[in-house]
Amino acid sequence: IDRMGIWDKRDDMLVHQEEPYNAETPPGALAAPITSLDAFYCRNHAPIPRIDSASWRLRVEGLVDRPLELSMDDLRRFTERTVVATLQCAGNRRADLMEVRDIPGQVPWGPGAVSTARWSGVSLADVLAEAGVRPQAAHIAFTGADVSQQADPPQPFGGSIPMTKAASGEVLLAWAMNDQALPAAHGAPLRVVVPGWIGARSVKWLERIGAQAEPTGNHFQTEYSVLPPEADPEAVGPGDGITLGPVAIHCAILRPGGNERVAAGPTEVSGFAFAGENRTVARVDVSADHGSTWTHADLDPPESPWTWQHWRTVLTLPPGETELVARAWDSTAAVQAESPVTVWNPRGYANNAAAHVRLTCRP
Ligand code: MTE
Ligand code: MO
Repeated sequence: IDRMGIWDKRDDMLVHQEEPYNAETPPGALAAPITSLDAFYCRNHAPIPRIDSASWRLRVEGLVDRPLELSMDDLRRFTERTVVATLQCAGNRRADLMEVRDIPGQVPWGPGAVSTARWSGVSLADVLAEAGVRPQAAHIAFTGADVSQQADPPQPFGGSIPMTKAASGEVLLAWAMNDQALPAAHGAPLRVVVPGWIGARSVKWLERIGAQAEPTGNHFQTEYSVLPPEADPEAVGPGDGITLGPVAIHCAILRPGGNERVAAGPTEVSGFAFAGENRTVARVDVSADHGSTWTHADLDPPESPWTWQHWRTVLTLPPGETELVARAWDSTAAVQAESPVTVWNPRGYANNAAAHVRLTCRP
């Protein structure tokens, strides 16, 4: 196995697959506002490509007046911008959906396919302005260098976002993560970062940007969609599902953990919540009595409009078995589904059901 780019990950990463490398952030590391590089989750559909950044070029083409071919030096001539943003995989917490009904052939992600970094690079909008995007271009497509066997025939990983999002200043073409050079595992020399959108649209090892009238036909654009529960994922066509973009309101309980030994009585309960796109976390409710009563948690201010927010509160836990439940509301008053049963779908995406932790308290 080629460990290139992943040798420097922590030993306690929860590794689902070695090749391609798929690993989630250990629970303890989710409590920090910014995730360290050695604990940031990794989601790959193909082996990590080796790219020589000196000969690498980014092509910008399609419905543009001036097609571009940019080297890293060319890109560094644009104004450098930094955005702190949370990335969350659409498959995060699929394991809870699999308990409802099996989802064959998919990674059984727990709650750690989410992390936050300080990303630096150029604004996609600045590069698109240089190329002169034509008015007919309603979508911006991204293509990576990694060729995935999961597509038939195999094809590079890709995805697209609408022009409205692409033109907003927060979408970056990033070469740095937490003020260090972007690691190979996270897309070096250059990756897209689409704040507030599912991780799959933040294409790594970027080679091509295409301005086009329609969303990309890339396999992974419609792979990341929510199908109706009765659909056969092998027999659906593009357009049969809800193609995912902005992240839905979501939260997790970090402490106490399910296997933690806790004494009955007043106990700090903490976690994080994340509202995607241009929504904010409005409130987090926590209950230790199956939702008869709810306590409103204290929310930390977000690092930026594009990040998770950590929260904490104190609940009085009874001796014996207890179940903690947390649910977040966003600024449109959308709330998390009560149970994964409600949101089960054949490919196991976008599980944003309320967070549950079962524990036994000492008297
Ligand atoms: N880009 C390429 N080229 N290949 C990939 O497999 N995986 C996507 C996205 N970009 C992927 C990609 C998915 S599904 C997610 S969730 C994020 O990258 C994960 O980013 P990370 O590995 O840096 O955490
Ligand atoms: Mo993902």
